[in-house]
Amino acid sequence: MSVVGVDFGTLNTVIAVARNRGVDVVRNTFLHSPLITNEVSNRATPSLVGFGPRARYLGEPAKTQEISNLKNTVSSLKRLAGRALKDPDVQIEAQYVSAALVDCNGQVGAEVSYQGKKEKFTATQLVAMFLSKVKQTAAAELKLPVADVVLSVPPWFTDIQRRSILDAAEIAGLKPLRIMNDTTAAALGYGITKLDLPAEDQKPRRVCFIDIGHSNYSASIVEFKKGELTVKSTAFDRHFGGRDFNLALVNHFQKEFKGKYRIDIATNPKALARVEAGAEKLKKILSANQQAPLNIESLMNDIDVNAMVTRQEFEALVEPLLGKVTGPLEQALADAELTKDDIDFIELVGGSSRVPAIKERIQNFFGKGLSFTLNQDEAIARGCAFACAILSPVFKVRDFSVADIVHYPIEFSWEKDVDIPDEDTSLTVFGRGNVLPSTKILTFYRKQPFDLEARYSNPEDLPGKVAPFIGRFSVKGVKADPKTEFMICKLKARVNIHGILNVESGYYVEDQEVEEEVKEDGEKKDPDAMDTDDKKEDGKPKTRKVKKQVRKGDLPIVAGTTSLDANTKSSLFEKEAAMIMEDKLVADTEEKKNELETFIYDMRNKLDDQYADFASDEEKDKLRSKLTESEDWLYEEGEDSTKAVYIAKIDEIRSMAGPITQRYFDKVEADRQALQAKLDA
Ligand code: ATP
Ligand code: K
Ligand code: MG
Repeated sequence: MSVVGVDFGTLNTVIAVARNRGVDVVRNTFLHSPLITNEVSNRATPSLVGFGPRARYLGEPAKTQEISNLKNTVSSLKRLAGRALKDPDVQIEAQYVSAALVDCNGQVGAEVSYQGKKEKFTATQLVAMFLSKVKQTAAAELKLPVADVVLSVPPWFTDIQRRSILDAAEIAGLKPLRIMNDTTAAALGYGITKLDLPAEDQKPRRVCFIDIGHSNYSASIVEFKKGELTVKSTAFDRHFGGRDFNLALVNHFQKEFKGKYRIDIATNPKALARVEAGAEKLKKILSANQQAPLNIESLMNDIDVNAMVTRQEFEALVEPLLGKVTGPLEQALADAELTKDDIDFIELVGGSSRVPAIKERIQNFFGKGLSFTLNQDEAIARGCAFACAILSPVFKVRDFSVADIVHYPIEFSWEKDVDIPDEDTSLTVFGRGNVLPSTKILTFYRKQPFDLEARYSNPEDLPGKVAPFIGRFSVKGVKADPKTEFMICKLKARVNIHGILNVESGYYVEDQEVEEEVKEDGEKKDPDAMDTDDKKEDGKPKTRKVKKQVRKGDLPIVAGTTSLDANTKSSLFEKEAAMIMEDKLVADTEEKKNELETFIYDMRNKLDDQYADFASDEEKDKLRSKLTESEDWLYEEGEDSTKAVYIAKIDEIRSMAGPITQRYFDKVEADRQALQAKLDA
């Protein structure tokens, strides 16, 4: 079983695997995490899902088909997960997604044409499709089954978004050991490989990790000591990334081309997509050069377009964006209650951290140099792979403790119990900045089953219009205790390692009097010292009666959260498995069809060449007409046949050519033996 980390990006997804480099498996210095390359040897796979008349296109093939298949290609997968169509954030997303976004029972989804039919898939299903591909890519490269993974998400993801990603991973047949925040993953990759972190009793090292990707920007301030990291704060801009820079360029070209070529690319989705691709390329060139060209042949109305942009012009175009760079940094410092001078290092990751003007703004803000000790494109995937290695039971690594934080306060509410008139009916249990993961025990005095609801306390802080609801938890098995009238119910509320809240278990306790040893003033309670002068006259230590809560039994909890229920999940898992089989069958069929085509071509060449002396004219004529007939069939009614039929066609030709090939091979063998005899003589 392998241990895999996935940086699930808006544009690109990067996969890393944790491996032990040497024999010393318990020292992290021996841990490394090479990247996994995909079927076309790329280290990043486009985060795209496309649909065709017969099969799906996942990752690279979706990118290849994108411009000619815009309506059936879905991007921004992770940003759609767990969200509603009417959410203003999703409306922003719709500008970037070429397929039609629709409502699927409350969650946003896409409507596409697949296998000749209109079909709707939820964002969770679309993410699952893409993660299926990630799983296949990793398994093909590792030649091992892949299940255990750690997946990254933006730190601003809420409970419902994280549950959607978790469900999607399970539908794809993965076992997510952790859903990890992007910047926290980068921080873990940093900490685990640095051998000079401060000791326990020293001042911690403070590093600001900044991730600027394709669509979003996060900054975390993290404290390091040997073997541990603590996230002190994370701030973000959900709508700041490379695509906004691309858009600024596209808008610029749209205006320029209107005047220069009298075309409006805004009216032509294909032209718009081609200009966007060109703008992205140009933007990257500008990171290393002072100017860059855009040349597109026959963009619209047979017109070729050419343009040139200087770095200075580009920076003027994106000035409004650059003005937003320092916002999250100020917020992160304020939340951590630190100043710029408290930050020892500033580490940049994410593709857009390569834009010189962005680097300059960050450097000016902190007034000190930036560090790039992490690979900008790989750091998050590697951090996830390390996290997976730490969590996986099959992998032995020295632990590195990761304390993240809760970003949105979570409160519980419940109905007032009539017998407790002054009881509060809600309580913020996990405040902003609360450590994550974290467990809290809630105590209720009740005489019958009751419900409580968890929700985010400040809906206005949540991304877009994410509903604050997290879950409803029904506590069963509660009844009045005859002695005290109430049952003392204890509920274990936990924000888990994924950043998801659950009431994980419940139990009830009783106040009981227990005998407890009395400690005398100033006396140290040292059990080893008991049989010396501590002994009382009767040889027994002094005791007293105290009230203690003793656990008496469990209380079943029935949870209603935004996760998919087990039945729905398993039926979606089966549906996904069936689509994988169909994709595979289509790919295999295509392969057999190509094999038949090549076989016909080869056989015809061989008849004129090495088989020429081993067939009569009559045999040759017969085989040639069989080949022509098969070829005609292949390009006409056989164009769209089945795998079995293509195999049968190959077999027919092979058996007709059988006597000829046999004679040829007999001759080859006879020659070989003759040569051997000569050598032996
Ligand atoms: P997100 O983290 O927002 O979900 P992501 O992880 O897919 O997205 P990254 O792979 O970190 O994003 O970065 C992709 C972005 O970085 C793209 O917008 C790309 O154009 C930009 N980018 C990559 N290389 C360069 C470069 N050399 N100069 C400027 N921008 C670049
Ligand atoms: K990425
Ligand atoms: Mg990213």
